[in-house]
Amino acid sequence: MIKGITAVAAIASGEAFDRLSSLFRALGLEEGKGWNDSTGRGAAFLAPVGNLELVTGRAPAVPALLVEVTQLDTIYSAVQTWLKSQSAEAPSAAKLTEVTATHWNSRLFTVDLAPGLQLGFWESENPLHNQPIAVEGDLSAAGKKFAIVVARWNAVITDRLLQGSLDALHRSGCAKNDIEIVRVPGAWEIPSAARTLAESKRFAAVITLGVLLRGETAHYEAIYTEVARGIGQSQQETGIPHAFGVLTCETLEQALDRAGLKAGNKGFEAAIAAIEMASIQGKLDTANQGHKTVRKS
Ligand code: DLZ
Repeated sequence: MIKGITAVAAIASGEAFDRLSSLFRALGLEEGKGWNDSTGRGAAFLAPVGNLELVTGRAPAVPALLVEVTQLDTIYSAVQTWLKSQSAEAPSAAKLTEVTATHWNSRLFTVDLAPGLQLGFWESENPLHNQPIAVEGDLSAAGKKFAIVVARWNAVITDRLLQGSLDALHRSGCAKNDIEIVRVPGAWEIPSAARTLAESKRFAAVITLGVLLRGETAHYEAIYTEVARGIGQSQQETGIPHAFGVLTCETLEQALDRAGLKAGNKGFEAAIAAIEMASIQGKLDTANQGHKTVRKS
C-alpha cells in the first residue's frame, strides 16, 4: 500500500539548506526525521498532501519546489516577516515577487532564497475542483485566544496532556500570551471552570484535559457521565467550541500510553480539534451574519 511520496530536493549549499529549513519551520511545517552524517544532511518536512508531478514537453514556468497553500496572502505576510528577521544575516540573498495570477487558475508568488534556490507558493482558485462545497476549518491558531482547563488529579498524566496541547497551539501559530491555563482540583471541577471561561466570550475555544482512572475512581461511571455532560452542555449553551481531552482509562499504564507514550498524545489531539472548531465556528458565524443581513434587506 502506498503511504506517501517523497520528492528529494538537492540543495547546493549548507547555507541555503539552513535558510530553506528555517523558512519551513517559521511557517509551521511539521518536521519528519532528518539525518546528519559525514556525507551530508537531510531535513524532512511533512505536508498533508504530497504530489510528485511528472512533466514532459513544455515545462511550467515555476520553481521546482512548489508549496500549495490556503490563505496565500497570509503566507505572503508570514514569508515577508521571516525575510525581515533574516535580513541582518543575509542582506542580499532573498527576493520576493508579487502575488500574480497564473494561466492554470491559481495565484503564485516566489521567493529566491539563495542563488539557484527559488521556492514558489501557490493557491488554487478552485481548490475543490467542482466537488460540493463544504465548510472546513483550517489549522491556524494565529491571532486567536484559547483557554485550557486541566485537572491536577493524576498530574503525571495531565501535565503531559497539557504539554501536548501547548505544543499543538504553538506549532499552529498561537502566541504564548493568547493561551490561558486554569488548573482545577479534579475532573469533576472541569465543567464549571470551562463554562465560566466560555461565558466570558474571550476565547475562540476551550480545551479540557483530565484523567479518570476506573480502578481509582469511586462512582467512575457517574463522575464520567457528569463531566462529559457538563462540558457538552457548556459547549452547546455558550456556542464556544470545547475540545474533550478527558481520558477514561482502566489503568495508569493505559493513560500514559495516551499521553504521549504509545498511543499519541490526546492533549495534542484535543488542541488540534479546538483549533479546527474555532475556525469552523468563525466561518459559520460569518455565514450566519451574512444570511441575517440578506434577510433584512
Ligand atoms: C475523588 C477523585 C477520584 C476518586 N478519582 C479521580 C480521578 O480519577 N480523576 C480525577 O480527575 N479526579 C478524581 N477525583 C477528584 C474529583 O474529580 C474531584 O476533584 C473531587 O471529588 C473534589 O470535588
